[in-house]
Amino acid sequence: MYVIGTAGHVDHGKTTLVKAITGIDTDRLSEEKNRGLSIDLGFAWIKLPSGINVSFIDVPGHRKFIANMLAGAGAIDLALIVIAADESVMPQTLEHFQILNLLGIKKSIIVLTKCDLVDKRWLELVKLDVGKMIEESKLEKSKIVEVSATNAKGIEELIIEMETILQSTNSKIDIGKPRLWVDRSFSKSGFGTVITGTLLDGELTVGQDVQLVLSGKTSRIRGIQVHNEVVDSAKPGERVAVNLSNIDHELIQRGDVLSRLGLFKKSLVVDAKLNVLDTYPNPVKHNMSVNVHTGTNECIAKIRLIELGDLTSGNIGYVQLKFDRPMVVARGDHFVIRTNMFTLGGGIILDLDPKRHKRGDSKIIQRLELIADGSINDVIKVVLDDNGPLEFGVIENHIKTDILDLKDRLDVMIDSGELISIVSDSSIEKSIVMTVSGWQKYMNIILELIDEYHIKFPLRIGIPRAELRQALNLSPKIFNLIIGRLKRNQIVEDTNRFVLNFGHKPSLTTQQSEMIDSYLSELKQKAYAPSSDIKIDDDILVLLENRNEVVRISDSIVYSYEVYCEMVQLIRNHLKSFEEISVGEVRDMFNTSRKYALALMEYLDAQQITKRIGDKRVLF
Ligand SMILES: Nc1nc2c(ncn2[C@@H]2O[C@H](COP(=O)(O)OP(=O)(O)OP(=O)(O)O)[C@@H](O)[C@H]2O)c(=O)[nH]1
Ligand SMILES: [Mg+2]
Repeated sequence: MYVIGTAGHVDHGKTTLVKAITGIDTDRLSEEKNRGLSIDLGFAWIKLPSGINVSFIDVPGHRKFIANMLAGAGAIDLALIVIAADESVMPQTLEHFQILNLLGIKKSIIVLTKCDLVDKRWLELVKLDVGKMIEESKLEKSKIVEVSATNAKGIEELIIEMETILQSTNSKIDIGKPRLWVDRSFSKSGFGTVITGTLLDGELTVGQDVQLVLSGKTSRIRGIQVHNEVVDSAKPGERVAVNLSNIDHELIQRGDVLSRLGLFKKSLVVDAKLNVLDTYPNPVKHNMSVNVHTGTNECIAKIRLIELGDLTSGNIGYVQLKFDRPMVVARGDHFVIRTNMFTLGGGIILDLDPKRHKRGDSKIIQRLELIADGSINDVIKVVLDDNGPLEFGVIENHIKTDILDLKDRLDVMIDSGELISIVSDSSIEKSIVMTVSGWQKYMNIILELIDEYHIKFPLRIGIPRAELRQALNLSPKIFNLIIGRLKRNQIVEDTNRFVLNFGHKPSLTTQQSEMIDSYLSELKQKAYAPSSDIKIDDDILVLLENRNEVVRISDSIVYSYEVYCEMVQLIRNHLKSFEEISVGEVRDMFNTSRKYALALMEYLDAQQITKRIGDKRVLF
């Protein structure tokens, strides 16, 4: 299915033309009928003789309703640029034409209507005007078709031309990420809430759980209609009416986006490429306030220039748009900017929720150029460089392509060494992927942190894992995978608690070694009740703990590891025979004081060797 949209100056015959083609009057509102003027979007459909199904979106031409025109023009495949032969090219003819250009709509037919009202010579003059208008546009060379809706002259030729163009037009792509730009929301008796819109990028199915991203409401699809026919699912490019359960239609506004749960989020800032029309007379100033239209939505935004200087008429520049309220947009979406009732320009959204940039930073500009003009692979690398290591599912959310294509790309990029997977022996969906430079960056930071730690604490085994992970601000999963890879490559060693340079050994001076020997032998003298006066430097004590030579059971009591193990064994044996033990029994067992027995039992509780029940301990 394809969507054809009208465009053109007020009263030039758009609605009459759509009716002549489809038999449907798209002026639904009584105000439209009374005033003989379209105000809001109108919808019609027809099956063309060749079998192609076509939806029509009829837009109002009056300059006051241009926001409605913009809401309708976003997702069309072919535009009918309607020009009344008796009036020729008028201001909104030009403005709509520019808007179609800015929205990236490339295919159009120029329809000269009301040809019954003019003679041949006049018609030739009008065609000259039209030729001038087309000359500088980016639209594919459009054919001019002459019609008269009142006597149906030319309608057949127009339909043939529409079919010719649509037959060579690609259908909208399915990348498995459905989103429906809502253009209407109403209540239908016997059904409840119904929303309509043009479906993009994926399918919607009856029974599916969905979300209205802007309002944040969730719902389930009760039914779908396409061109008044009930269907089980709708495909990208179709005009769809979706019946939603358990949601009030008044909570849903034009501009909202219906999608699968969790697929899209709202953005307040985007980076974008902005094309300023040469008809816009003033330079675009930093922090200028404008209206942004994208999808079926619009908002007020501030333009923050990223490059230095003003952005002048007819030029293209990189900007940040700071919305005054959240918007639902995707990388690659087109937008149009208007200000004071004039179209200023438009462009493409490049990045969602970026940081605020320093103006004139060439690195930022290069990065945006890469997103704007680079391949999907370039964008994958930018996303990974920005976000660090990412799981497949997260990359998928950032990249505008389908799963299979993304899988192929990642596989090839990993095989060629452009990207690194930090999960060994795993399918790409379970993989966590980084760029080579990202990997280098993490590796350097990690090694630097470990080196610093080794220098600062020469007696310690290595940096505590938790401390290192916190410094890197990584999730446990990704941290473990990165450390795992460094370990496999014999760059670091990883005990359960510490990470250290491969082969690193705490360096002890001879004097320190001697201190340790005498400390350990002193500890063993009164094995079960070592005096708390026996002291050693705290770092050395930690080293001895890590080497399993001592166990510190409280701030002041340290046992030699062998003695500790022996005590634990004896307590375990006792518990196996008698099931429980009291602090007094422990004291007697080792012929110590209550202070030692209590500290030991509290330590064993903490180690989950024993468990306290009342005054007794049992095995954990
Ligand atoms: N003679 C003649 N009149 C026409 C033709 N097409 C439209 N009209 C008349 O022109 C007037 C405006 O037509 P509409 O179809 O409402 O124009 P529109 O472009 O939809 O106007 P807006 O939606 O308000 O921008 C109506 O009175 C039509 O009857 C035509 O081919 N010949
Ligand atoms: Mg109309």
